[in-house]
Amino acid sequence: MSQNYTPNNSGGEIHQIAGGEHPVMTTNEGLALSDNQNSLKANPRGPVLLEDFILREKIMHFDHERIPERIVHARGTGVHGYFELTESLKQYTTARILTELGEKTPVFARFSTVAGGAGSVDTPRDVRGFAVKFYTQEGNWDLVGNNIPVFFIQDAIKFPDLIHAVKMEPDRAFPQSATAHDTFWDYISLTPESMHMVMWIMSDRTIPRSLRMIEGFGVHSFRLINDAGESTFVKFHWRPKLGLQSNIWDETVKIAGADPDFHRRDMFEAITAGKYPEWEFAVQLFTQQQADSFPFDHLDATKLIPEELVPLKVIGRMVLDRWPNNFFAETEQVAFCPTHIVPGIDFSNDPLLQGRLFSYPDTQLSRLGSPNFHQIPINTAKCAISNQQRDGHMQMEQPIGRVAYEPNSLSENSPRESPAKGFHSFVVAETGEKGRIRAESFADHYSQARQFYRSQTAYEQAHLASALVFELSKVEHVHVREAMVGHLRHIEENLAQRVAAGLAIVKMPAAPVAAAPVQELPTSPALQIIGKMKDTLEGRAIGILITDGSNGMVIEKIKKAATDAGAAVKIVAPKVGGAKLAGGSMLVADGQLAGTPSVLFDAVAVILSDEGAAALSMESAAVDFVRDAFGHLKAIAADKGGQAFLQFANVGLDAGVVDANNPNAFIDAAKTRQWDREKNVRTLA
Ligand code: HDE
Repeated sequence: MSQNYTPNNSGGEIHQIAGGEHPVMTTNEGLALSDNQNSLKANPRGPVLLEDFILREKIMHFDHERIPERIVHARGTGVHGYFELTESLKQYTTARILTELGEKTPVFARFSTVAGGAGSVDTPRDVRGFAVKFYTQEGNWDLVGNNIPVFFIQDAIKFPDLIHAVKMEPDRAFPQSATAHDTFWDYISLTPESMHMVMWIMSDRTIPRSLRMIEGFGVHSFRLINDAGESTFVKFHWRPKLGLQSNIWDETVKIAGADPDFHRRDMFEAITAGKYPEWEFAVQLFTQQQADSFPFDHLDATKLIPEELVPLKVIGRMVLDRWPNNFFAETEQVAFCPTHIVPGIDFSNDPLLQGRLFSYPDTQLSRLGSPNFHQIPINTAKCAISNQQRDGHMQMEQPIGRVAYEPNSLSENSPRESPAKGFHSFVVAETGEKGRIRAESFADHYSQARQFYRSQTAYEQAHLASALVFELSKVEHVHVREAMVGHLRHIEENLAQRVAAGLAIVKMPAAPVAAAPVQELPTSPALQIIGKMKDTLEGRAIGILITDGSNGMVIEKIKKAATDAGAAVKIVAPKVGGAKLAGGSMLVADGQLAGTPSVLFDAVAVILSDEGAAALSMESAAVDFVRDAFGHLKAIAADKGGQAFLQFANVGLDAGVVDANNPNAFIDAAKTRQWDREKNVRTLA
């Protein structure tokens, strides 16, 4: 062997890469490397030497590549963009970002699921985090919200229990990223205040079609403070330009297998195609006097203020237009904290918010490992930062001079506080008795849950009831299922009956004692998803299934009509290299049939020759393609061969199944789900 040995032998690997001069690879100390393939050995087949500092540096760095993932919201997708104010709130606040029209403020937004780990799938049934960092001229403002306007609990002290209950069960370490298990529902069934949130998480809000199609909410009440020192309460809202849209439960389950990165990929593809997602920014403004008249306490995060009670005022827009350069450096290391606030905005006494003010900076210490996490570029404010804080792990700054304290008389240039420009907390007199007390005004746990359920369309109510049946079917402990049905009886007897029937509970469980009488609140259509959908193909995707012998003209017509309507179009064929069309030309496919099921599209077209239809009848992936499209209430366009295939696959005919030679009819049908079809394809609770 030894006679074959040559120093720098690459073990037969070829490392010549086309292109010009490459920069020389170095260690982290700048030492140029001569060999990045072989460790230093005592002889060619001998032991590796401890002396090999190059190997040790490389492996040591690799060993420490990971940082602790977020304890919640670990799975996330981040994007850069900007915020633009369209209506000034000068009358209410001194915050520049809410008063200066026409200024573009850079933002970084991170969307996340809550329960799963960083590598979990994008599409479980879960709340979505909607966190936005505004790099304002007065410092960073983080609006760390969710896609649901209320929360499970009223007091921060309950949060660790809630999260322990929802995360994978500690003895068996499953399920990953799912509420459908015993510990979650056990906890919920013992926490009546979570019932309003339960309605939201069992609705299709938790299975969104795209991150570009979710709303965002600051959840808590905040305060705006104007230059006279007056306070107005405010709730913050994001409304997606593409409208709201969700998946069907069966569809989302299948998407998880077909594309675990479904939402991240969708966002990436939209940004790289220049189709920048956009949200309206809106506020609900209200006074203390108005708040006193609400039939609930606005400091209770399990309550929302219906838009019908306090209308939304649109004051700006956010456009996301730049994908990060590096996932770890930006999306993973970004540190959102509700404490990142600017002068003119202040907190309310919501006890959940108050607890969050401690939690976020604290968690960054263990996650990012240093009190200097604000120096990581994604976290650094884009205005001057100046204070007397010094040193600490991973300090990047080199402050100069003798003085590191304030007040001082030795340094003329050292920073001083500024009562004129600085942040002021709203001055408010606090009175009352100290204690571990829950306010009486927080006692009503069912009224808004009822309001939410009653505000939904019949389709949405059926999905919600079926979601409850599915989730509780995964709960092994019968008493937990029964306890949940008991709570539902306070919300809506009919809902309780439907869920009980779905679980085959024969004797209706008793409802628990309610801490406060359930109120009849007016319904609020703004709480629906269907009411907030837009009939559009913007941001949607169309899949065209073809095989050898398909008609190129029909394909082209469908493709053009769909593209003109704003959709992204993908060709799906049994082989990714493409299919030989009727005229003999090859059409390259965007996806191979077996790996590109119809769950990845909002509507599909099936363009087949008679022979092609016959050939595909041997492909279960093709049969699933059309059956799932039909079952998921999608429009289907089919030409003669396509129709023969639909018949073979036992796919029914209805208004949503149209002739592929009439692309306009297809486009119209594709803009919405075929809700009326649902009763024919699925038994819902
Ligand atoms: Fe969070 N939450 N949370 N949360 N939260 C975190 O902070 C916490 C709550 C939300 O993309 C953690 O940096 C407590 C409500 C989002 O990086 C942690 C309580 C709302 C994100 C934390 C809540 C949220 C987090 C984990 C109850 C909607 C992801 C890692 C008092 C208004 C931000 C981190 C991102 C993340 C604590 C409740 C939204 C542990 C104690 C209510 C969007 O600090």
